[in-house]
Amino acid sequence: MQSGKSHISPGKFLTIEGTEGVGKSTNLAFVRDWLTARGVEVIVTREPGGTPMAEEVRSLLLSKRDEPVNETAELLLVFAARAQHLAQVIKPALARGAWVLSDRFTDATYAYQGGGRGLNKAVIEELEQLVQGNLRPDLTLILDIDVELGLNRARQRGELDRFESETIGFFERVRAAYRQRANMAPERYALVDAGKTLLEVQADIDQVLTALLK
Ligand code: Z5A
Repeated sequence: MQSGKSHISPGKFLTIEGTEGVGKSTNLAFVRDWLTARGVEVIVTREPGGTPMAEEVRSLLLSKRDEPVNETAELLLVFAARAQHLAQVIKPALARGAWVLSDRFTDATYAYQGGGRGLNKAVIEELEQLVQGNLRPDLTLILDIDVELGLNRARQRGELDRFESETIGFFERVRAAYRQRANMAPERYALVDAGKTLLEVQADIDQVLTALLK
């Protein structure tokens, strides 16, 4: 977790999403630097994770294991980590006026557990309400890329975790779920074409952030 300087406006909650190798980590740093340069105090965090306990849950979720992982168990672990993350990091930061920038949040649950695993959306909505109440991100950047192109980028980094080892079909469903969410609420989402060069992607993100600060 890293922190910038004094804040210039009430705290906002920003999240970055996308399928594997789409460039979330790379562009998260760009967004953090962009905001910090404009005097915004920004807390950078991630899901699953963001607190010591939630990071332990992340390890449970990502590690490959011999026993099959029950989909409902996976869903509940994701939300357990989120409850802790919200209580320890996100809510306190927003309450004191800082901005929070999270690498993934609940849209990932709709995309991976809902789209990818095929779990019932109504169940995810219930858990979202239970864990978050009315708290939702102010803006979600969805980085969108051809699944195979993203996987090729991700695979160059070495050993694959439990999610990265999924099939192309799984990631196609994840991508479709993200795109559907972006289309359903264009005021909350910015769908960014992440198949372009990094400079082009960041020029698009710059435009989105400029509009947000206005
Ligand atoms: N998960 C879930 O199932 N349910 C949930 O509710 C939540 C999560 C919250 C961990 O996520 C897993 O948790 C995730 C879903 C699940 N599945 N997986 N795997 P994660 O975010 O930690 O893992 P990840 O998706 O693999 O993210 P990543 O490893 O950090 O990748 P990335 O951030 O998208 O990519 P990157 O490291 O920034 O970039 C990849 C490479 O591409 C790198 O070499 C860059 O230099 C390069 N790159 C980036 N942009 C470009 C452009 N534009 N051109 C060329 N090259 C580029």
